[in-house]
Amino acid sequence: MSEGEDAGGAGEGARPRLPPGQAARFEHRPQHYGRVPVFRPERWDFRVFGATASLGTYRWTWDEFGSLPRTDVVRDFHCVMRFSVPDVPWAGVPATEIVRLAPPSPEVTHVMAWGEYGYSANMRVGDFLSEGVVLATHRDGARLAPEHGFPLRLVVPHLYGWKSVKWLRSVEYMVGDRRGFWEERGYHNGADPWKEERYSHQERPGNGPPRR
Ligand SMILES: Nc1nc2c(c(=O)[nH]1)N[C@H]1C(S)=C(S)[C@@H](COP(=O)(O)O)O[C@H]1N2
Ligand SMILES: [Mo]
Repeated sequence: MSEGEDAGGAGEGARPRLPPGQAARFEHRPQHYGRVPVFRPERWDFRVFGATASLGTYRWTWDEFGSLPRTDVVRDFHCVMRFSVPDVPWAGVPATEIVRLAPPSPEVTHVMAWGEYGYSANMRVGDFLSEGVVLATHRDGARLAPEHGFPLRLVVPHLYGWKSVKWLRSVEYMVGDRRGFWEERGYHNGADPWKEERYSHQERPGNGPPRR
């Protein structure tokens, strides 16, 4: 391989392969806060709640979730700890499919993704509906490993990795913005890696709700 290929073949003026301040790491070492939960299929469900158009809550058992339409996506994965994992192949249910089956009220502006033990991450509804956002059950053609979010994780590849909630259990539709777990603890509300939105002290008015 020649030296120039390291940049991913990006020509003069083209977008670089990785966002600023990121280095490639090919080994996907798990990164999370707290314990890895045990999966009990008979107790597991996935819910959509909050400001749905019907005001009702939607619920899928593990079996029901398994019959939803699926997609494959391959995306770079960017952790705020300055490493990126290139070309991660994910498979699962597109977020757009969840929103189609559980329509939000027209006032919904943001969603909160909830994992086991109350881990959470907020994002604009437009980010949730972005191309490539998937509720993933598989990575590299195999079921997710427990430490990577088995049985279900969110993947929001265009934002820093902490928005990609592992052990996903529900999505809350919100009519305003509210901070999730890391967004309350000093991380940027927006989390766009191409703008290096790493820390909340970089936020400008309008980037997010006040911190508690
Ligand atoms: N539930 C939960 N999801 C989480 C985290 C966490 O601590 N808890 N960490 C996030 C962070 S900071 C990153 S970079 C990615 C890492 O995903 P991976 O362990 O599969 O590489 O998971 C995200 N999802
Ligand atoms: Mo991360």
